[in-house]
Amino acid sequence: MKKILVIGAGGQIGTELVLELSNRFGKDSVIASDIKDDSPELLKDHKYVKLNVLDKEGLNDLVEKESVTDIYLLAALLSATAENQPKFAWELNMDGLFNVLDLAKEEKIKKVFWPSSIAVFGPSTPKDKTPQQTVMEPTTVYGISKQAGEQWCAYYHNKYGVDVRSIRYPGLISYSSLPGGGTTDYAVDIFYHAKEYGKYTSFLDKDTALPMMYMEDAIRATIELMEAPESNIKVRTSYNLSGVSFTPKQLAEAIKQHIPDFGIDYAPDYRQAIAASWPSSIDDQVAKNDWGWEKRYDLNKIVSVMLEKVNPTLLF
Ligand code: AKB
Repeated sequence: MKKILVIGAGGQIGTELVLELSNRFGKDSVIASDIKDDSPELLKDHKYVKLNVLDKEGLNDLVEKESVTDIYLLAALLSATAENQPKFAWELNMDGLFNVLDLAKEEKIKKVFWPSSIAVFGPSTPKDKTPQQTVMEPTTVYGISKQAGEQWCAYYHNKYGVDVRSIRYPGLISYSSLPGGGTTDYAVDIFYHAKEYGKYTSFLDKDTALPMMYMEDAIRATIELMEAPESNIKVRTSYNLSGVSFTPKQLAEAIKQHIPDFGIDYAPDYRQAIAASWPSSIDDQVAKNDWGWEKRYDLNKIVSVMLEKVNPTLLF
């Protein structure tokens, strides 16, 4: 029987992933875990276990006790936060991954999902329609950890036969839970400010285009990748995935279609340099060919849903 452990279930992706995995496989098949004492409000009816992914013994015990088969490892420091705590970011992002990969190597679990990011690319990478395989010279701590992690995933697959699968997530846009510490977070914050105050100050410059994706697409992609036949998975580093690409100015213009008086100004901070080092759009043909990936949400659809659904009390 499938038994899924989601590590980092309190985060932006983790919360929604637990909900969707429970829909698909049944609540009894999913365990949510995070470092916090209490489960997120949205998961209060789900099984929740407090877990620090750096506690290898605690993780092993939980996996054995619950007969876990699949792990989705989402605990990590994101790009902006990691710049402020480089050593800890490296430790969490890498040792957490090793703890989970080792469980698969020892055949205590069957499958691992580990998220990579567009942050694996750097200033020397071709910016538009960035290919699956290309120059990768990341300049952020987060990007370096993701690039190294990708290589370790491929190594564990090639050397020990570990079935580990991965996606290079773009910035993710969702309304159920807030993002924490990323460079792409402006594209979520803006909706809360638009609804509550009718204006927003962007920490990225107006013409900085970044790859983004609506959360429903990202969750569907994640589960489709994990459920695809093993023989279809040809990339064991991580798959490029594309949703939409837009600049803060283009996003503000799309919001103005719904809130004509919406105002935006720009006060770029240290996150601008991170964004400037990343691609503006991604080529995901390989994911399309290998496991049939197709996005469903374009910018207008994302803006309509977000403005309808965001609840400003979550942020303010
Ligand atoms: C971040 O901004 O750090 C993340 C990412 C693109 O991986 N959203």
